[in-house]
Amino acid sequence: MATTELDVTAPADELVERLAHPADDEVAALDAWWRANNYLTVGQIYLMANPLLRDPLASEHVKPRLLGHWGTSPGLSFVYGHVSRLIRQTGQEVLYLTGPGHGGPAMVAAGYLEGTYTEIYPDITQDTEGIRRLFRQFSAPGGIPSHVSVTTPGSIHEGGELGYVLVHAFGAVMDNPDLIALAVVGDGEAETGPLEGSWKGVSFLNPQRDGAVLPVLHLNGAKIAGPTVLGRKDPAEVRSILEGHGYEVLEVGGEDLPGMHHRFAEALAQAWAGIRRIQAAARGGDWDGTRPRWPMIVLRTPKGWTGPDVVDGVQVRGTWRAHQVPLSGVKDDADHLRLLEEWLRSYRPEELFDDEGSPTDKVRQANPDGPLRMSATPHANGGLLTRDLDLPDFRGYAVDVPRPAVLRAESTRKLGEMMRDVYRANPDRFRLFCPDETNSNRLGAVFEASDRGFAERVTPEDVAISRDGRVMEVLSEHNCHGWLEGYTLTGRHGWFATYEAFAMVSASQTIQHSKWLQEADNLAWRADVPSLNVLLTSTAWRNDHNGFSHQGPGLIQNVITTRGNIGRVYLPPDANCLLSVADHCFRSRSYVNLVVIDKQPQLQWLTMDEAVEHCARGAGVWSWAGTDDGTADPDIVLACAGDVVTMETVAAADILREHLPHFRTRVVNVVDLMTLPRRKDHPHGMDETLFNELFTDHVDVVFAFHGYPGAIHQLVHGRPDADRFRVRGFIEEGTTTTPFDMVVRNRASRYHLVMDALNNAGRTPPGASDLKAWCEQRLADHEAYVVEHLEDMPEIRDWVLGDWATQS
Ligand SMILES: Cc1ncc(C[n+]2csc(CCOP(=O)(O)OP(=O)(O)O)c2C)c(N)n1
Repeated sequence: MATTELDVTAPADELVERLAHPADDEVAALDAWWRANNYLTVGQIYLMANPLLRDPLASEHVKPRLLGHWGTSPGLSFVYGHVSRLIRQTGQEVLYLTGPGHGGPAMVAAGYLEGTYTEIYPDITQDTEGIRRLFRQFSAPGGIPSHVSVTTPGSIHEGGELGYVLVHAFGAVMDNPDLIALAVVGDGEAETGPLEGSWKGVSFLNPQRDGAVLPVLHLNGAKIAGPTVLGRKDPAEVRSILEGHGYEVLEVGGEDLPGMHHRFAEALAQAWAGIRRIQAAARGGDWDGTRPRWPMIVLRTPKGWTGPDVVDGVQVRGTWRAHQVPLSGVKDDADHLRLLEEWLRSYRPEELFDDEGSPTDKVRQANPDGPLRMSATPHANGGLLTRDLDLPDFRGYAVDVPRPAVLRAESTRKLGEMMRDVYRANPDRFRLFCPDETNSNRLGAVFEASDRGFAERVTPEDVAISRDGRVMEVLSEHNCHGWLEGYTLTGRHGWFATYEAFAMVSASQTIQHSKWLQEADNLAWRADVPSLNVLLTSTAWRNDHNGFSHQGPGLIQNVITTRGNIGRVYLPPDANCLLSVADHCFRSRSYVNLVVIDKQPQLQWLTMDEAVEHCARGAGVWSWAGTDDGTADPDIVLACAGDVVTMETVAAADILREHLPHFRTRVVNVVDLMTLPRRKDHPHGMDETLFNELFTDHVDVVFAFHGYPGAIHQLVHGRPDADRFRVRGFIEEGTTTTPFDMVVRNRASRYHLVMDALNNAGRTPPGASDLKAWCEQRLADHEAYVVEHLEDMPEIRDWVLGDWATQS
């Protein structure tokens, strides 16, 4: 368990010696555990009956569909067994992260041998019947998935989508000083962009207050169907790549036994001692601040180690052919069946499981105790360790709004001030992760409380950068997102703030994390973890310095499409709403909260009290903005979600009020996008009565939306007469231009909304044609004006709402 007092003593030489040179009986126990794991791994892939081969193996004992991955598994369990020995001897807390998560059966087997699996899933007993069930459930309908999935005890990392093992490991150890995250990196995985970028994690670790990551690069040489780059490189080149990233490289290779046990034990002992010495020096005050050279291990083993060597005259072991199921024809091919039986018996199961089918003492003695078992570590069930944030009252950062739409403010600056104070109050459990844009995103107030953390050289020109900083800036959305995932899954809190368009770089991580939380929600033993909070700012509509490449609101689409109740999308229109939403996100658990708001000066609409009420409802009528007095149906509903389009909507209502005072408009603002779907489709969905109170069940709705219009159509699907929603939004018309030109180009300007309102209203009021012509003229004026003056027309640029608008 995490201790509050840091141990600053370096490991004794005798202990390291003992670790490095295991006695024969220790090797025998380790090898027995490993054989048991390999046996259970192969059994999970192949067998549904006769689990301990108490009868001769027959075709009917074999599953009809053989699904799983053998090739990586023996390497994973080999490392696991050795780390368990280290834990037993040192009491070290270790979180094991499996990069090649397709080696799921090996990790399930580890949890089973450690007893954790039975503790969590009591029907998977420690006997022959339990093993039969363990085998049968794997990769089977109604059972468990093939990867190191959410159901696997000890895991925070599925490893299905390859590339994120190191980012998760680094996130897990930040502010987690007693923990070592051991991360097995597949050599195929090492070819991915995210993984390649993630070696840099060491440039951000602080040995005084962070734990350590111990990467084990598993060079088994092959991927699904071919060789790996690092597997075929000259070992000297591999070494220099890794040394260039700042690691001390320890290499172990071969397949000879027990030689491999001895060599790996020695490397692991050296790595662990190296980590502890770095930490002891830094924590004991003997550190000059230079970035430590953290150890890592390069492990070379044959893919499919200990499995079938040659099948049908073709080499399998040590090649890509061992990746999934090396003997694919066992059901019908007697020779394959014989090879499978030989393979299983080669592990000598009779020595590993007793008459009842329980793991023998010889196997069990290799397990660490209690929560030190890696399958039982609370760090992998971070909700157990989560402490609530000490939060300031968000109302204290309120913008004073005398009346709607007269004052402009940079809303995210207020959030930055709140985050600053969250940093101050929670120096051990809150971090902001941002790709080099904290200041740009107007969150720079956090630097009053914390520098950016950086372990490389710091020069006098650097501002707010130091060893001790805890604001995490690295120009990699993958790193930021992944670090935050690792940080929250181990129980701490944070935000990822990024330019909206580049959230798509890590969109796949957002999706994968949502899937993880979704599955965790089904498991009572997984405690809720802090939510993954994503702030999208520098949005499509106001990316003034940049252009089309920086304009893309696509992540909203991804989050609303995630199944179930994990995704939340908030579009606060102003600072007070942002603060209210943020407070909710800081407190929430096990969600993906997407918050979208621009950083530029923007009109402020609501007082703090109004904002709190509005955000609590998620959507509401802004009666002061429209002309609908509630006595009859409105002629049109003008709805909006998103800051810039809210301004356009209220401005459109203002034009209609001025030109056609008897035309009844109702303005509805939506902050919580997930209030739009039906309750049965999302837990935030408004009930139908409330929905109809806002939108009626028949009046046409002109909806101005921050993102792609299709999102709104998707969300209101199934609502009364959903076809009446006419949506304006971002339609991929972008460039470097003025703010108003952006809404004009995307046909979401106030003039377009006025024309939409008139074209779609149930009645055509007198004067409608003139007003539409006037709007067309205004659009023409705009086009001429921006080309000539390079800025928006003053009446647009400085538009505020007349003083008739009250807050009542
Ligand atoms: C991002 C991503 N791309 C592709 C795949 C499909 N895939 C699954 S396993 C695998 C090969 C993995 O090789 P490696 O990382 O070396 O693992 P090992 O050899 O230990 O199985 C691939 C390409 C994936 N899971 N994730």
